[in-house]
Amino acid sequence: MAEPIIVVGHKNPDNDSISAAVGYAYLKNELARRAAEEGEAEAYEPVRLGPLPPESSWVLGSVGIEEPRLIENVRTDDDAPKQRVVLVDHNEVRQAADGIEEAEIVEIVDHHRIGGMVTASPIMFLNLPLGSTASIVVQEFERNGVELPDSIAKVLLSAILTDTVILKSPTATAIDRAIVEKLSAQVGVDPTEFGLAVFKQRGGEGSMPIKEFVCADSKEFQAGDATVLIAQHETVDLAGAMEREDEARELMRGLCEEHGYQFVLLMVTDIIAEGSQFICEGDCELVNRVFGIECAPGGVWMPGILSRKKQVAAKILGA
Ligand SMILES: [Mn+2]
Repeated sequence: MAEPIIVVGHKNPDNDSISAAVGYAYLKNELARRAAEEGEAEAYEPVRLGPLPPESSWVLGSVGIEEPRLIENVRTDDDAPKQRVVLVDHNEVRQAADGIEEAEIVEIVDHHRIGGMVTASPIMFLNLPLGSTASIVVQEFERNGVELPDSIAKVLLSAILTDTVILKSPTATAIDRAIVEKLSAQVGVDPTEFGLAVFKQRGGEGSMPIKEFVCADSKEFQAGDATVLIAQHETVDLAGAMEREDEARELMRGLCEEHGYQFVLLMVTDIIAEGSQFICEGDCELVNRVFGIECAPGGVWMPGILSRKKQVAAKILGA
């Protein structure tokens, strides 16, 4: 029997990358079963490229769904067929599994900018400007007439709520709102209460390793000739999180040196106050220019800035 097709989100996976992989693999397995009738159905397996976020672990555990398997890369032995891969929640080589250029990408389902992935054959590339990949996955269940089980509905709902910061982010669309309303009714939760419960799973930020504090949700971008790292730490306790500033800065300086980043920008995002404290290390001139600020010790409070993608990365890459 052929090896399963893996469904995988980006490096340093967030809840959307995990949940979309779980939900989309479920849908693809359902569709494969229907298509195969008697024969052997194609199998899809959700996997991940890094540690499971605490909120993903909590939601998956609460509905009894197995955690996606951790993989190191998507390479196969020289004589073996290429690993077939469905990418969810990313479409840039930089954010993809190591060895992606040796694998066969069979589908992409995403909600980010198009970032230069090249394939050998035509594939299904579904990219929509919605608030989360999980929202697109829900639409795909509907489009294909596959019933969304309560367990998967809850997992996908959690991802829409984390990716859109409980629908407060400017990336949240009317479609995301409608899907949240529908899924909340299906699984019997209040979306705001459930969203806060999901965010609260993160906790422990006073004691978590500083590398996790800074890097757990970090993405590399190519800005002209420079490579930059933009990290985001979402919190419900900004003052508490900022007590880690000195340690964070030291780690960020090390990252600049080790990886040659022009700068590392950490957004410490307060989801209650709805804004982010910018902490920048390295050559911060571009950040200062784009946002008209002066990065300094203590950071700079940026009211209303919640979305790395729409309000930060897009501006820096467009400069
Ligand atoms: Mn996402």
